[in-house]
Amino acid sequence: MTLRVGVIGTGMIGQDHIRRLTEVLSGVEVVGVTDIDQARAAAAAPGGAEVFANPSALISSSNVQAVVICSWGPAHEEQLLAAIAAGKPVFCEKPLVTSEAAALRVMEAEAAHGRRLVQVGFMRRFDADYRRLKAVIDGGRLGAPLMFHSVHRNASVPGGLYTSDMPLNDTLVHDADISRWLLSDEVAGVEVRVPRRSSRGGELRDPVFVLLHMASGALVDVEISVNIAYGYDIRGEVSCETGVAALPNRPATVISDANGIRQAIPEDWRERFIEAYDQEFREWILAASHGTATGPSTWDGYAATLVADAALRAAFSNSFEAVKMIAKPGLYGPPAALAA
Ligand code: NAD
Ligand code: ISE
Repeated sequence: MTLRVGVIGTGMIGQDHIRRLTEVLSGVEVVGVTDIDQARAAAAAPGGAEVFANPSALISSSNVQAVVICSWGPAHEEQLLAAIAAGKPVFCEKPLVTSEAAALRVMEAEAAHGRRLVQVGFMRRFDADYRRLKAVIDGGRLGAPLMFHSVHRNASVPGGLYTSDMPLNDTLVHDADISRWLLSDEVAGVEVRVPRRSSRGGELRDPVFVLLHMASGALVDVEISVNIAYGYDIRGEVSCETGVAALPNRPATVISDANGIRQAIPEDWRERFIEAYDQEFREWILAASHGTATGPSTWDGYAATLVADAALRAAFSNSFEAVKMIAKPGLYGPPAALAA
């Protein structure tokens, strides 16, 4: 069976996902696209796909069985709620939504539907290196995880579009999610420190240093730098009771020439996580073909949103800001501490 998909938002990641759904993966066909920039949607539409005038026309089309949301974060809530109301499985790029109230509304709608429909685009969970790192921690041979050092560096971000809140409510959400997932834990509170500003980002609050206090007592430090110039550099190291487990350097060809011996650094997220995005969609297609969703859930999107909100508060208060979650609805499985 071929899953017929409609894509909302045909910017950078929308185009990349259309490429993988069209040229890389099987069992799926992009039958429709839409974007507030209709010319961009038309240019991105694969042969035979319909260009819809707006998201609601795409979501309600009988030809669209499942929906992929790649619009900007603040637009996600309305599109998620429409997809859930239509009973269609939906892949939503991170951030799930941009406020706690919106996350609760989406969770309530999904719970009323009675089974999971939403997968959130936390692609790191599908990366082979992160999966091996988690297997080592879960295996328990190194003892309990005590500290996690997470480094998240972007070469640059789109000027004008990427604002000072975004290191905390757009970029940090990946580190928040991967910390919860790797450590099978929840974030209980957040501190933020803002060091000397990089001159490369103008007025942007960049870099930022974030400390996540996990419910178990483990600590996670996160460096977010979004104008680091040299490439897209993601690092992670977990210090446990009797050993340390870290992500490896990405395999890359070793070049030797007059400038020395070196390995290339990925340019951006598209290159660094190319296989992870492919795998997240393989798993999404499988679940969506059965009318449901697996992987990162609305609950995970909610948790990351709360961390982002607390981080924004902490950047101003310069002190600890608590993260207070509602009780986990049964739809999303047991509480994190019991899940591992
Ligand atoms: P982008 O600006 O390149 O593209 C977004 C597109 O969505 C634009 O073409 C815009 O016109 C369209 N759009 C916005 N609001 C819309 C609406 N209401 N209806 C229809 N179209 C609308 O941005 P991008 O970099 O592609 O990011 C899109 C989303 O993907 C964001 O939520 C971002 O956080 C996420 N993202 C995730 C990753 C990842 O690593 N998982 C990487 C990049 C972006
Ligand atoms: C972007 O939206 C992503 O999700 C990338 O993975 C992240 O590294 C970048 O900082 C975000 O802006």
